Amino acid sequence: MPCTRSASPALVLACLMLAAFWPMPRTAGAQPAHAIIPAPVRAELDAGARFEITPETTVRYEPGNAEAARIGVFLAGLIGNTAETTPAVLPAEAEIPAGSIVLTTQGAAALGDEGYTLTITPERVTVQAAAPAGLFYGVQTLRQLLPPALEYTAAFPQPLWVPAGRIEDRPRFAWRGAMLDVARHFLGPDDVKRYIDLMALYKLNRLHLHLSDDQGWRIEIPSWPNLTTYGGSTEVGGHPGGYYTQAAFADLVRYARERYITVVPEIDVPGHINAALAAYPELNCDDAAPPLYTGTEVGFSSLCVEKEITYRFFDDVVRDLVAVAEGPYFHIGGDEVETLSAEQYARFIERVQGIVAAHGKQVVGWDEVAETDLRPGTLVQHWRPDGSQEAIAEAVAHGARVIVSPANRAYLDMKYDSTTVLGLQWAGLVSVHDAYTWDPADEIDGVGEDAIIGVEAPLWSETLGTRADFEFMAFPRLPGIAEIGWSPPGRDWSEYRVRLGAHAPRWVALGVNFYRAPSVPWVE
Ligand code: TNX
Repeated sequence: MPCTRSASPALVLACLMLAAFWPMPRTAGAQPAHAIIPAPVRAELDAGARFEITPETTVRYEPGNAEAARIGVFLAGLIGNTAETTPAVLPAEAEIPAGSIVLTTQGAAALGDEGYTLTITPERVTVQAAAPAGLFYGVQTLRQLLPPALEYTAAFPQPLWVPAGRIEDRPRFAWRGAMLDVARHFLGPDDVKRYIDLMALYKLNRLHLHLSDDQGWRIEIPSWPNLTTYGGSTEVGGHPGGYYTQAAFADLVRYARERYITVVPEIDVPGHINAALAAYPELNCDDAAPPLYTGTEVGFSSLCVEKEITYRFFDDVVRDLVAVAEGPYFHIGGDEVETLSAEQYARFIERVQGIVAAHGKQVVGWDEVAETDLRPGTLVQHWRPDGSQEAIAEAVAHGARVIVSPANRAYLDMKYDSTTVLGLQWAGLVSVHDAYTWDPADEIDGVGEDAIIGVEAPLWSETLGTRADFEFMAFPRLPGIAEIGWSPPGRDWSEYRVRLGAHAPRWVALGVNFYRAPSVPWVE
């Protein structure tokens, strides 16, 4: 950790110089005015004036607004990492003293539930938002204007300031998602929390957890305990697996909620289900349990759609899972089923939709479900670049909405280039440039912006065993997907790559294992 309190005097000097020149990247490109990702809707910054954080700086929240107070504590804690003192967090009085950072829900109503304005003068910083989520996002923007040393948990104290200016911002899409496949390789709760923290920095707001697959069942279902004790005992490669207890899962959901992220649980049915079939023989048409599976083939397993117990099983799973997953969505998977007829598949999907609806949740499914009769309001997750665009457009005509996750752009498990050791390449190589230069509204014929609820970047884990592996594939592509989800359309790669390069010191401070793609001018 080069810029921590234990650094040598020479290193400290180097760190201070780095901070003084940040965020000016060394390599010239189209020079951006700032390095904020996702780019705000409107940003005017004045290099000639600044707000300085001093030992007198306080964070002020609207009196009585507990969420604003909590966000204030988060901001003060960040500043305290690097400043001489941690700012006090106090209710805003009638006369707000100079030197305050103010969080208020008075004003900015026109910017919606997630929008905010950030006004910085030499006297004070004001974040205004109609709702707490907007305050949280305004604080993330302020965080990105502060030097990366802020991200060290115990940095050598240094002067902190932000340029004066005004930012007005709101997201383009409501659904800005990331998915973790914790089934092929299990990722423990602390690693998931870490991913949630990184998502929050980029204003992502949906964490889709792929909780079951052929190789493992990862969420405790008290009414069917063998799902985890046996079905969750291993993973790809035959290493020990793991699972979230109900309490651990509820804790993850809370941790995400505190960062304005909704957890979307996925139980993939009727296929990708070998772990459950291995755990309970009665779920198999022939009552014979297959062995646990630790390979990476897909498409070979299916629930026995003709048996009533299958639907009792699914109903129990949904009930026990929604008891700890408080969000409005339930993802039923529905992808890559190769052992059922189209009729069997369609009847199954139609029936399980009813079960999810009976538990009061909105159905999400991979794009294969568009070939069946969907309830209005269902969310179809587009993933196959060559999948049936007509079926998706048809589902939209019947009231579905679309999450856009094209594998050849948004799949973080695709290799960056031919030298990438981790990852797959069935959808092609996906460079940092490719992951950034596309638009959700141009992806699917007949599906325009109105039908699109947002974007999501899935991270499948057949080849990823550790947190470092997951991070290497997500960074630096995930911030690009976040920008596609948040910022107005129109992508300029030559400008973006400079902004992206300025995030390297922040990731170094956070200890993120990112890929230094040669196409990006990384700031050292
Ligand atoms: C396709 S995307 C799958 C997953 C694999 C992924 C690997 C989808 C709905 N199904 O089962 O893990 O490709 O990229």
